[in-house]
Amino acid sequence: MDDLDTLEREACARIADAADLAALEVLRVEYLGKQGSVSALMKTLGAMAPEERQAQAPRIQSLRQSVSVALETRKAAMEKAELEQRLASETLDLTLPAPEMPKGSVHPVSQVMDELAEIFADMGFAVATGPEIEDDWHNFTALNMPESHPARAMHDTFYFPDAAPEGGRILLRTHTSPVQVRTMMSQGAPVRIIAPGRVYRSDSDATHTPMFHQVEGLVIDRGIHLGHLKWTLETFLKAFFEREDIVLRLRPSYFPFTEPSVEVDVGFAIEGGRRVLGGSGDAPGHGWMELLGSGMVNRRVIEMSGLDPDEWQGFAFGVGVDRLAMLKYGMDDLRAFFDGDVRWLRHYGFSPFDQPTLSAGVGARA
Ligand code: 2U9
Repeated sequence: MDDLDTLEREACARIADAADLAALEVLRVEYLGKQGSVSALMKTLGAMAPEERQAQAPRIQSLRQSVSVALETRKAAMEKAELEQRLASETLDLTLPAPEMPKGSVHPVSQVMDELAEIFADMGFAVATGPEIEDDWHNFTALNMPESHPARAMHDTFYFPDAAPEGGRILLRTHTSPVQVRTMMSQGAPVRIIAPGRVYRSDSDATHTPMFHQVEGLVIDRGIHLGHLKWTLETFLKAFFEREDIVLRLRPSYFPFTEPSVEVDVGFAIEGGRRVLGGSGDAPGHGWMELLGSGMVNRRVIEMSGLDPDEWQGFAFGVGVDRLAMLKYGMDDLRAFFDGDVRWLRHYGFSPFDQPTLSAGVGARA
């Protein structure tokens, strides 16, 4: 047996005896590392005469190969044994509850807007949106509220210091009506849309916030009359409040953009100290609650939007989304809607999976 055989046997025996991965690494360095004994033998090949090198090279390479294979085999065996030991000692309890994921909720305003879109889609209305930063013309003039019209006082809003190139002053829209004006101007007639969104007025107390939400509706077509308006609002309110006994009372009113204009009241009863919508407001112990504003679109508004009022007529309505949410889901302070208090949202918010549908009922379960 020559020195190479001895070296190979000794290396393989020491590798087989190595206690752990660290000891194995020490042996790898000792034999195959840059300064290792097998590496040193490889280097001697370079100094040999060609014939000698030819004779010695296969033996030295085979030695290097055996040591390398022995190291790899031992390492794999050690790692396998370690894994088996871990699997045998560690247990996984699949019955433990999963850690709770933080969960958001849908704000009641968003929920009600989704419900409104669903109900009106069923009646053939599309949802229209537009800018919250408006110009004077689209927000006021086109809606029959020219400069210095007294109705502008009720719509006191936030003006920007700069003027728009054509539409006069720039402001935060006071209603979503400019969206309907823009739709009529860009799409022409017929029109059947609702315009939900944020609106702004310079107002702040327990029942008014400087920003609130509205949904307005507009139908422009041939031969439209007040009967269409009444049917639409009745169908909408019955679907929204999920009650067939909703009764409407139309009261004459005034808005510059509609003529004639009607205020819409809904009958309610007092049950357990709370107002519950349903039944005629004239019944004993009942009352009427003002809910919506509406009317036939003023022919001057139709004209200013570029349509012929002798050919096209229409009705329009507007209602506060926040107020609808309060009435349906029982909140009593409007300001809490916009405080961003997560406890309020946890209480009044809705599951994102509870999408309103007409077939399942638009009323989400809180
Ligand atoms: C166009 C023409 C007419 C929209 C209308 C009302 C009546 C109304 C209020 C309800 C509660 C606003 O949120 S609120 O304070 N709205 O009373 N809105 S008619 O009339 C339009 C809209 C667009 C082109």
